[in-house]
Amino acid sequence: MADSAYSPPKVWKWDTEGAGQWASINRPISGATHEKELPVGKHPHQLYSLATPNGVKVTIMFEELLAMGKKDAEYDAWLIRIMEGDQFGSGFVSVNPNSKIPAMLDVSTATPTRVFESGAILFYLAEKFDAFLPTKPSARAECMSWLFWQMGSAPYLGGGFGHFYKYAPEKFEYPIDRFTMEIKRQLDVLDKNLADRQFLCGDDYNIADIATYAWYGNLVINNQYEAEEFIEAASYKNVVRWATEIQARPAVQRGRRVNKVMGPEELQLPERHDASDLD
Ligand SMILES: N[C@@H](CCC(=O)N[C@@H](CS)C(=O)NCC(=O)O)C(=O)O
Repeated sequence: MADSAYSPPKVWKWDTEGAGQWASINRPISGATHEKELPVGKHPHQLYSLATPNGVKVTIMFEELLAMGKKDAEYDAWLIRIMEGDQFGSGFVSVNPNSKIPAMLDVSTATPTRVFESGAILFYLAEKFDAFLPTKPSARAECMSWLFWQMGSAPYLGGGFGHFYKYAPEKFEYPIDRFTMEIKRQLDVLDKNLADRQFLCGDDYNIADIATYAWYGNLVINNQYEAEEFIEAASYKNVVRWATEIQARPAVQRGRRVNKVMGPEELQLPERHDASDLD
């Protein structure tokens, strides 16, 4: 069923006037658009982010590490306003050449270590602090399999389903159908896996749960994209049970608020530089 009679020209041209709320930041080229240094605070880890699902994975991880007593996991969380193009500043691009949040600098290493891609940041911190990552090879393989599953699957949810169901300037049946089919299949994969497991990899909560909760948990229990009814979120009972349990963790509650600039004002915290900022 065609939504329009569009036929692509021989060579694609960038429509700088493009429609939709992402048009102002979407570009077909990479690199910095302006000079801007990044601020650096007093803690070992400098996080440049925003409380989107990819962003909260990392702030939840930091709060979990701090909650288990890893004092060296202290961090400064600086706000990157992606709708205003902060991700194209020269300082940000030097930490993440891909211009996406989250990006992190570990300034406690001999020379600062940059890490970008939320999955890579979770893995870096898990290895550094020996936490939320199984050590036995087979258990670690299961954890990395689910972590990579999440990293590969979520773009269908955010960039595909979320974009066309919620953000696109018009509702088009073809992409909404295609991506709804795919994310319902993904939810079914998770639901079946969680039927006889408390967490994604078994009895222990790890970085795969943190990453996956931020996307699929948010979708089914927090009505992300206002799609709860459309996708019959409640029917994925095991995913709902698992996400509800994770969301009840105090560190998850704290991490969700860091770099948050939307929603109820009392839950917002644009920047975090001290544990007491969240108290
Ligand atoms: N695969 C990346 C995706 C990061 C990503 O897409 N970040 C979005 C926000 S959730 C962003 O920064 N968008 C800004 C832009 O596209 O210019 C990760 O997991 O870190």
